[in-house]
Amino acid sequence: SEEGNEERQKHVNTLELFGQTYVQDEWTNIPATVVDKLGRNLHNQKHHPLWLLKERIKDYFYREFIGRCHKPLFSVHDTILPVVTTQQNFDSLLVPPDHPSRHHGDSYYVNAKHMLRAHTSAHQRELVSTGLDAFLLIGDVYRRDTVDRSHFPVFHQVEGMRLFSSQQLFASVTGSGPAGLDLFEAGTRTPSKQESHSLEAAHLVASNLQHTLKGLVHFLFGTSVETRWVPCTFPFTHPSFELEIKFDNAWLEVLGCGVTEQKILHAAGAGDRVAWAFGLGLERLAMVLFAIPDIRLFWSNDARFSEQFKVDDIHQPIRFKPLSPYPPLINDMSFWIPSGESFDDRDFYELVRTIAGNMVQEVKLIDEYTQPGSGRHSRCYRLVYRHAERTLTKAEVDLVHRAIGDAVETQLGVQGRG
Ligand code: FA5
Ligand code: MG
Repeated sequence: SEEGNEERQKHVNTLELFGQTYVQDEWTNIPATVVDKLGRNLHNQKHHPLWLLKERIKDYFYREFIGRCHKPLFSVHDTILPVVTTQQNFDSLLVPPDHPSRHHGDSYYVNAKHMLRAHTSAHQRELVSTGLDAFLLIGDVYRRDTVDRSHFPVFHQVEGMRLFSSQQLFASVTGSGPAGLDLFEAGTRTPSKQESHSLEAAHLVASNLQHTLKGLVHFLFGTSVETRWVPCTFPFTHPSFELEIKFDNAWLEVLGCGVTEQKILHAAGAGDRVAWAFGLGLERLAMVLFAIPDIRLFWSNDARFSEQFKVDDIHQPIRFKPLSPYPPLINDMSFWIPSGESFDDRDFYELVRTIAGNMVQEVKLIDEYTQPGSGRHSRCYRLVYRHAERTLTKAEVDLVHRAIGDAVETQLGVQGRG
């Protein structure tokens, strides 16, 4: 019947997430492999390495910062659902309408209005609006990205934010509260401060931020770890920095942070305060801290992985003993992209993940060629097949590789080169 058709139609075009129904539209781009990860909440599974690291970070903040009545200064929020509006993820943070991070290809959209948060900063505004002065927010975040040992479409962040009244900020320097010092002035924006901030306020907030985060890194890694601050930019903080740590003789970025844009505090009803904020990637830190070689392992159900993190004391040092390394199988794939067509690598990466699941460790673009005259463009990718938990057979890899080859032709409109 017509009614039945309509019913079915309605069913096909909606997406049910956390008991909420969303109408799909031309922005919808969440594959089933990502939907599967919703609600896993690795950071809330007792003894999971991400949970363990979260507990260590909470412990640092609980020990170092005591608020009124001997209560912890920072409240902890780790059950906030990852479906947010684009308003939360971008607009509330002053991300301009034409900012590259809004590109459809960068994020997972439920529809034009809703998305899976691309960072935990998406909740800053709402938490400040509820009157919180200091909080940690831990959650799963989602980004369309490359395929390698350190990238996965889902990872976890810890957001931290701390607000200061004039009294609180200046008490630390004068010992007696504001002595003719002001948080605000009608000034100009310079590389080290916002237009509405006094130089003293900007300096004090930034140094409190850096002191807090360096303390955290020393708490986690010991005081001998080498660190450095790298200036950077975010639409929601100024000045902004990234903290890098020296690991295996290379600098590794572990977090972004800065002095919160005053407009954000103002919009959240806290315009009389100044604040800092940071966002830290849990996987990246956990990989270094526990010597976990592959980001896919965090999703493992293999007891040989999870057993290694079952410790009574969260501070007990852990060094992951890799499961025996399984041999990689390497297969290349090349195809023609019709001239005039655009091609987004990440569409290919996602297709590979969808079809090959956990069998692929890495996808690398190894060659590109544009045919003179026709303008046809060819790309060659190297697919490294290697499961983190078992040996793959050549037969099963060939099967999957062929399925990917077929799918790129039917779904991405390219032409295989055989
Ligand atoms: C942000 O997400 C900002 N929201 C951070 C921030 C918060 C800045 C508050 C200022 C104030 P960024 O995209 O650089 O920034 O990510 C922050 C951290 O998340 C990185 O330093 C890294 O540790 C981690 N991260 C980012 N992308 C990935 C990824 N694809 N895989 C694993 N970890 C990642
Ligand atoms: Mg960054």
